[in-house]
Amino acid sequence: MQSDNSTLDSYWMPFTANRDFKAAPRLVVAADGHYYRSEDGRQIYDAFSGLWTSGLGHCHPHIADAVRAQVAELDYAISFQVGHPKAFELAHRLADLAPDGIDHVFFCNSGSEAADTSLKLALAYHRAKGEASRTRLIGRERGYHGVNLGGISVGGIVPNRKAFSGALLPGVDHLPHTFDLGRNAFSRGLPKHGAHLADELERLCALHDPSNIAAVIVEPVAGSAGVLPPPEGYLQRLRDICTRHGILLIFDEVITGFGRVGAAFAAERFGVTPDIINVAKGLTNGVIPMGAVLVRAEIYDAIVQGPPHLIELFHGYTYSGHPVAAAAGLAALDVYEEDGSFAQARVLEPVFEEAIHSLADHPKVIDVRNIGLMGAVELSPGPDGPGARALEAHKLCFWEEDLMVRNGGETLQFSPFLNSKPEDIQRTFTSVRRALDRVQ
Ligand code: PXG
Ligand code: PLP
Repeated sequence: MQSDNSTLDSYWMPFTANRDFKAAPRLVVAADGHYYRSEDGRQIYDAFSGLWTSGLGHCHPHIADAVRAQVAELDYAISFQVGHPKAFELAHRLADLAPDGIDHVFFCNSGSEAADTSLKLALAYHRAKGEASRTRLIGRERGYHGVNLGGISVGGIVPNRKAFSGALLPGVDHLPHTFDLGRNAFSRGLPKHGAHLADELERLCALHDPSNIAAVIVEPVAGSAGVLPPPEGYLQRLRDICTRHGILLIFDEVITGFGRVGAAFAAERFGVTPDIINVAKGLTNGVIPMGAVLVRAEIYDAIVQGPPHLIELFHGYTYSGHPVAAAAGLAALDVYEEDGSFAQARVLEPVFEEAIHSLADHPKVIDVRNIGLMGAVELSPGPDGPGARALEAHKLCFWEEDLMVRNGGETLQFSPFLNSKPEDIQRTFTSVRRALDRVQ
């Protein structure tokens, strides 16, 4: 059915310019491997792997089969006081994949829920240890931790907070962001300058006293804010300060997990182990919504105490460990392992780096950033004001280049498949160049 505007009106689209979209809808109706099919029958190459979600490609047969079988065998299982085997198996496999010491898994349904769950676990942990004064939470400017009230409180993307400022959590501070166009523009991989920005955490410790601070949450590579790889040495410095002061370090790996930076987790790639890792997206290759919070044994052991017949943690979701999501997660982990997807991504990284930096000489480009298979091209603002140029480039790519590219603010963002063909990565940036030539 060809859509007309009246059938599109009811759906209030998320993070979308609704009226602009509905005036000329960009609809996809199917997907297979590395391509979407648009409503008007075009094959559209997906240069964003879904929404950072689908690193193995769309409609992967192994995952699709697992989901089909599961939905017919056990569609839903009550999640409180009763379990089903696949949730336990998936938790076990995730614990195996995680850095040493991180070995318990709490399931939720999205990255936003993972963020709020991780903050609650941090508070519950300190309280259980007799340090109930540790309630302050520290996020970072330009951080994205989803859209729930906890996540936007520690998050640092201004428009995501602005309308809701009356409901933000009290007792939250933000570290400075690490974006430094003046010194780090066109860096390849980790920028050289900025490790000292982690020392701002020491300043907050001096201000509040560490005995009042529960946790620091950061994305190892800030994603939504336009791919900001951490300056060399920065994450280790955060780790050291947290360790020194008994503060939990949470890595939000919703984007960086499952191969996106050429390893199972950014923690592994950068050799810095946090206390908690949040995941979602690639956990099921985007096929079924699922998130998870992976924690150190000390956290589980501190909270899971008291009379054994009593509930230890008053938290959980109707769909925690959902059977179909768990089946999708297990199948995705099978494929990651069998295909060697994380190593595959690492091999593609230099190809991607060359290709994305080929845009560095474009007159409308003021920065190019990349790490693993994450990349952003920062545009100078056009005559139509902030964000217009990137949105126009996204639309030109969709309509004229049969290419799905993500725009966010002044950036175009790229998240190639872990199993991309090198020539497709190269072709992506030839198309983007043509689009940039044409935008206002
Ligand atoms: N944490 C991080 C680091 C994320 O990237 C979330 C939490 C929230 O996950 P859910 O599943 O609740 O959306 C995310 C999600 C973009 C973009 O364009 C990125 C996300 C969401 C929407 C857009 O980069 N990341
Ligand atoms: N609202 C109401 C009225 C509910 O009964 C429930 C769960 O039982 C929720 C919200 C939370 O839903 P979920 O567990 O899917 O997050």
